[in-house]
Amino acid sequence: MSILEEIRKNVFDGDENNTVELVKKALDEGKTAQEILDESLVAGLRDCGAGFEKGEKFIPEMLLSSESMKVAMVVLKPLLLEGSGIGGAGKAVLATVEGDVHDIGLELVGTMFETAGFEVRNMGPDVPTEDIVEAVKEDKPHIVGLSALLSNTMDVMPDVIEALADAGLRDSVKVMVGGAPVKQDFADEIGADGWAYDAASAVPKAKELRAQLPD
Ligand code: B12
Repeated sequence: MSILEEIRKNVFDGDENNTVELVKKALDEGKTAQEILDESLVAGLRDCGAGFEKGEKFIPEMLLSSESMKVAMVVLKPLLLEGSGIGGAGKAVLATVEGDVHDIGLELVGTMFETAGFEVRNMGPDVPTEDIVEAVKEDKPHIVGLSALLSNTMDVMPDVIEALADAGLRDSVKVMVGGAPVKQDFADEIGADGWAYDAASAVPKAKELRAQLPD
């Protein structure tokens, strides 16, 4: 088994300590932070989700897998951020919508945005709509990124867009949506400005949307 496969298995098994040790070893062996992230951490969590769907994994185990990913990110994040000029590309406010506690994908989007030079306020998971509106009022970001991992919390996204419009903020900000169940057609349907499949493809989309706003 290659070291990347070994890390993937340890994330799947939810073994925090081994995951971190193996991540450090992989870096020593010359693997890049991005490779480890994509091929081991995200893949391991995806396997875990598939196990949950088949009834082979349960919530406490999903939690252990997500914790393993999070501790590994403590090692990888500084490497991913190396050389990025934070703030030059614009400002972003990110949140997972109310009722949804999934925040790993959102964290990754935040890290990739920072790598690309965005100044990011990551509000974390389960954020009430009115708090998102308040943050947009305060920070005046170019981009608002909304995440949802549950089919029922996706439906909070149009409420956030409506609340931004009601507060007179909709024209000053570009709204991006994402998360595993969220697709381009849903984004179009709810009047979001952009969607991206993953954190890597969210960056060019955010830059494209940022360019449509005045300085
Ligand atoms: C880890 C996990 C958990 C952890 C979350 C820990 C945490 N701090 O995040 C815990 C154990 C708490 C959990 C709880 C639950 N979970 Co859960 N969970 C997962 C799991 C295994 C992995 C999610 C993850 O982190 N993926 C890795 C990241 C990197 O991927 P991602 O989140 O998709 O993000 C990427 C893209 O989507 C995109 N993206 C994400 N956000 C955004 C935002 C923007 C703006 C953009 C552009 C892009 C973008 O970029 C990201 C990076 O590339 C998934 C399985 C899966 N396949 O997704 C199930 C899953 C999401 N969970 C599920 C369920 C059902 C639940 C529970 C309801 C279970 C229960 N019965 O209680 C609860 C929900 C509690 C709640 N109210 O939110 C289902 C959802 C089904 C559905 N469609 O509704 C899934 C799909 C599992 C399954 N196959 O059934 N879960």
